[in-house]
Amino acid sequence: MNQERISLLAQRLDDAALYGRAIPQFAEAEGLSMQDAYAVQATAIARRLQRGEHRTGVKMGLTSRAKMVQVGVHDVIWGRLTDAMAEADGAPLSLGRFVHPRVEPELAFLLRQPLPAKPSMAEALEAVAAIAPALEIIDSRFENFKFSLGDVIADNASSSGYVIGPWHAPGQDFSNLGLVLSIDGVARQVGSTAGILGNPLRSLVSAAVMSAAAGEPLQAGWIVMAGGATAAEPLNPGQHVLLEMQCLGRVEFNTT
Ligand code: OOG
Ligand code: MG
Repeated sequence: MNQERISLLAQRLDDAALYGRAIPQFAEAEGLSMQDAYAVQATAIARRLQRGEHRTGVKMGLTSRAKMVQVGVHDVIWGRLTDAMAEADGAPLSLGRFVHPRVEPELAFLLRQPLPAKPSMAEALEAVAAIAPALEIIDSRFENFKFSLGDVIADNASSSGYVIGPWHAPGQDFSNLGLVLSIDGVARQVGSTAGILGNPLRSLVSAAVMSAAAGEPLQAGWIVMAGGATAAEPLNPGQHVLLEMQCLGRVEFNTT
C-alpha cells in the first residue's frame, strides 16, 4: 500500500480519536497487510508527536486468553504510548473525549536500560527499574468496538489512556499476583498476572522483540504495559474504578 493511502487511513483514525467519533472498519476493504496496519499506526502516532506529544513507551495487547476471547482476535499485538495518554492515579477522568471506553487491569514495567532485540527472560528482568499495578483505558475507534486484526493494529491497539499505581522495585516474584478490578465497590473481574502469557515478563520480552523489529528498540525510561490480565469492563460517568493487586497495592480513578 502506498504512503498516501496509509496517511489517509492514519488521518481517519487520528480524527476519530481527536473528536471521539467512531468510524467503520477498513482493514478488509482496503486489503491491509499486517505491515500496512503497523504503518498506519506509526503514521497516526507521528501526527500526535507533531502536535507536541512525547513518546512514553509501548503497550502490549491481547496477551491473555480472556482478552483474545473478548474481542475475537487471537494474536499478540503492540502499540505506542504518549504522554497525552497518561492519567494520574486517584484523579478524576472525564469520559467526554472517548467513544465507548473500557478499562482493564494490567501490570506496568518501567525500564532502566534499553532492551536488546531478542532478550532472554533474565535480560528483560535486568532492564526493569520498577513494576506497578496499572489500569488501561482502551477505546476502539471502530463502530461497536468491533474490528479485525488489521483494524486494531492500525488503531494503535485501541490505546487511549493509562493510569499507573505505586512503583515497586522488581525484587519480588510478580508472575502470579492475584488481582481484583472493582467498579463502585463491586468486584467485576478477578484474575492474576499469570493470565498475561503465563508470566507478564514474557510480554516484556515480546515488546522488546516486536518494537526492535519495527526499528524502535525499547528505551531506558519507557513504560511497557503488559496487556490486560482479564476481560475489559465498560466505563460510564460517575464510577469509581479500583484495581487491587496482591503485594503491589492499588490504583484507581473516578469517571466524570
Ligand atoms: C485491543 C487492545 C488490547 C490488551 O491489553 O489486551 C489490549 C482491544 O481490546 O480493544 O489493550
Ligand atoms: Mg490493554
